[in-house]
Amino acid sequence: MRDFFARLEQIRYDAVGFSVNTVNAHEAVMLAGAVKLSSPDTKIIFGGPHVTFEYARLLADHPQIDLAVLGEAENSIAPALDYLFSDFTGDAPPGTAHMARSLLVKGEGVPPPVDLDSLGLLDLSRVVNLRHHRDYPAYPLMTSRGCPFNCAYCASPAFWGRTYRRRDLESVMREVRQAKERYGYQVFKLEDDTITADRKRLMEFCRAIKHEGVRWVALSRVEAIDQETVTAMRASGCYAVFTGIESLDVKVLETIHKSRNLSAQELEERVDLCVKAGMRVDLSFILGLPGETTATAAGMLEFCRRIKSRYSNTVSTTFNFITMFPGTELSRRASELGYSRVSIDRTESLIGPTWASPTMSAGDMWRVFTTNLLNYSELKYATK
Ligand code: B12
Ligand code: SF4
Repeated sequence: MRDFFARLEQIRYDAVGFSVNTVNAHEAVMLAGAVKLSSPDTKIIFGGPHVTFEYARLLADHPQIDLAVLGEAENSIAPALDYLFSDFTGDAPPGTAHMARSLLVKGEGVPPPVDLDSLGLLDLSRVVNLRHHRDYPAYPLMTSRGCPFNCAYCASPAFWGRTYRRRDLESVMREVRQAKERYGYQVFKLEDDTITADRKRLMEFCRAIKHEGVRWVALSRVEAIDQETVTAMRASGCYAVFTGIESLDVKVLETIHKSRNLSAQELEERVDLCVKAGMRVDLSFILGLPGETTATAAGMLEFCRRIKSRYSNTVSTTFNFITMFPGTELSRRASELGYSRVSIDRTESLIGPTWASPTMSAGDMWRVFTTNLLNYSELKYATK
């Protein structure tokens, strides 16, 4: 941080941009205030998923933010900068918002979606703390944007509009080669919302990346995991898969639009497939979804206990507390569904429950969370 402010003193940037999600919003606002104090002429631009839905509140409450950029920015950043540096002359471009004499001004419409294949490859040579990034062993690779699904707790449907835009795989492989040759990366973390959404393309991706001789890890819906996909993924270098189970209760899954035709037994079989192929698996659950109770959560604990008793080192199980990220269906319906905020922290910080549901209190969630942690040590903790 000291380096950043020393640099700011030295360079006097015309503008500083902050990429803001809900969890880091508070820090971004504080840091932006500090930048303004130390360099009052530097313009502050906020963008990212949190800003896309919360721009009005952010701009009204934090005068240090000069401009908010909403949604994808590649097509809107240049007109946004022209507008900002002309002291807001003319109409606000689509996808921008700012305050003018205490009134919110927002550009009409939205910028056209970005043509992913027209974008150049990531140029990490411009990343200031590259050495630190090199210490992070996985290169973040994104082969698509968006997701065709509609999970009620997820920001993706509102942010990307349920479109699933795929990059040309040749360009993806050029990026893989560049990351290997120019920056020395051997491990790739696929940041696609769900790369397994298009099975045919997944298989093509596996065939292509196999030639690169690298290792990779990805997020996937559990439905996409079967013998054929696991074999292809493993053979092409995939060593771990992260999948959101969220709940085992049919009604809960229906409410959050994540129904699947898989029993708990079949889920376990899919985990078995991955582990037997030599892959690590991370299973993620959410505590406090609509209709989840301590009784249904006890089913999750039992499921995890069974799996962990077979695969203590290769499968991890993560329990997350329910969050209400802006733009999500759950955040829109929170009061209708009877949720109440149990923390003054508005960042959905995930270090503890921030919401209680009518069927699960914050204490209930803590007990299940702790039990899952303790299940894997010698200590056992009862869930009542
Ligand atoms: C990679 C990733 C991570 C990585 C971050 C790695 C890194 N150094 O960036 C890790 C694993 C650390 C991570 C962690 C978390 N993440 Co995350 N993550 C993602 C993911 C999958 C991809 C991000 C990405 O690169 N997107 C691609 C680019 C093109 O999109 P983008 O980042 O939105 O940027 C575009 C616009 O937003 C805008 N923009 C963004 N920043 C800026 C800045 C300026 C100045 C401008 C003008 C424009 C602009 O322009 C960009 C180009 O079009 C997204 C999902 C997604 N598909 O986006 C979730 C996502 C961002 N994560 C999310 C969440 C919830 C989390 C966690 C809270 C999860 C958790 N359980 O802990 C933590 C929070 C960590 C923290 N303290 O901030 C949510 C955020 C929702 C919200 N309202 O905040 C997302 C959207 C997932 C989702 N669908 O719900 N995450
Ligand atoms: S949780 Fe995953 S599958 Fe569901 S909408 Fe979000 S990105 Fe898509």
